[in-house]
Amino acid sequence: DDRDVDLDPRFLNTSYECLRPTPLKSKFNVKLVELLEVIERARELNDQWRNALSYRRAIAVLKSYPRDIISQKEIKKIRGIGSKIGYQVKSYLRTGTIAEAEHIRQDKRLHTLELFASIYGVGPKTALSWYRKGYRTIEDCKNHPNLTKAQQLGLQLVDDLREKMSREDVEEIYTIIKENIKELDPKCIIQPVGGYRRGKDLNGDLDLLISHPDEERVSSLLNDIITRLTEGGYIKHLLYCARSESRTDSKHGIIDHLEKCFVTFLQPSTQIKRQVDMIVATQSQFASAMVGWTGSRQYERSLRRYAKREKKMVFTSHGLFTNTKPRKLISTSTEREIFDILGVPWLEPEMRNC
Ligand code: DGT
Ligand code: MG
Repeated sequence: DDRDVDLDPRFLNTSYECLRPTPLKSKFNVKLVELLEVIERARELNDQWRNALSYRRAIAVLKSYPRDIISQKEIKKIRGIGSKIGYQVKSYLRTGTIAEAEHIRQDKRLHTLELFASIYGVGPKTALSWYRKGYRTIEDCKNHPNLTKAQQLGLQLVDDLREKMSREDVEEIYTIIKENIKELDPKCIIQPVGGYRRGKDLNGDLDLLISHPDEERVSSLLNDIITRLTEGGYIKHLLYCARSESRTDSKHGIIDHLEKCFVTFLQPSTQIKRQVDMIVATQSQFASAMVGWTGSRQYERSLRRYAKREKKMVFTSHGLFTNTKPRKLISTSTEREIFDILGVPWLEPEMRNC
């Protein structure tokens, strides 16, 4: 089929996901996106990050695309779908499926890698190295000689943390935390971010952004919250804590100076321990932290790339800066203001699901 179609310029000229709305679930290209997501995940598990990213970008285009893809000509025109993935899409248009994705779904090795990578503290690299050592079960992993502290915790909590949370689960936990924080200090500001804010039905964790109008109070806030929730019997473990100094995550290119603590929280109704990520920001950091922690990861990537390349600015979760030496903070007080300064269209969180 080589029918031609008129393309919306947003799909012809730009590969920036932050310039177009991407819903959580599109009405269009549903099965195609599912198949490409299977391949994307396989690339991640095989530690092929660049290739996985190509799939992510093609998937993002297809999710935001306003109709079903019908022809090869159309695929060739769309920015963000290269020739290799274009070939997969072509075979999908012909056969209704993608053979490689079907194979991956049956692949026992990938199922094992997925199991290992689902352990807190274990990423694709470690999962691969354990597989190569011959490990095939969680029990095998538990016997690994030099587990990090995070991996020991991850293995201990694997059954709990693998369970996804419904929106009701998230709301139950959010309500408890909010009430406790308000009793601690009624002036605190608490805002759920992450996938929950983007409207996801199934959530791996709850991401909570916390602030206070008094900058002095902000530095001691997280400690007080954790103490209170621990004494209340809710917080069971500290998975990860960072003071408010610089930290770089080379894999995701995330640079973040915010203070944060990732904990396990015992959900009363299910008695399942859930991961809650608490992030603290001052009032002046709050708007950037909202944008930076709402995601999706791909949305954040594209926003940072757009800011740098097109606007000569640096966007981080702790602020928007000029791309000069030294950097100068551009003061912002709302999400909309950040979008306006960057010159990107306002997107509701539900439309940042690329
Ligand atoms: P999930 O897996 O259901 O929790 O899905 P998300 O989308 O909530 O993903 P999550 O919780 O890993 O991260 C939420 C958003 O926060 C994500 O889109 C990017 C951002 N984020 C995650 N980790 C970091 C970090 O260490 N620093 C910064 N600046 N942002 C982060
Ligand atoms: Mg999350």
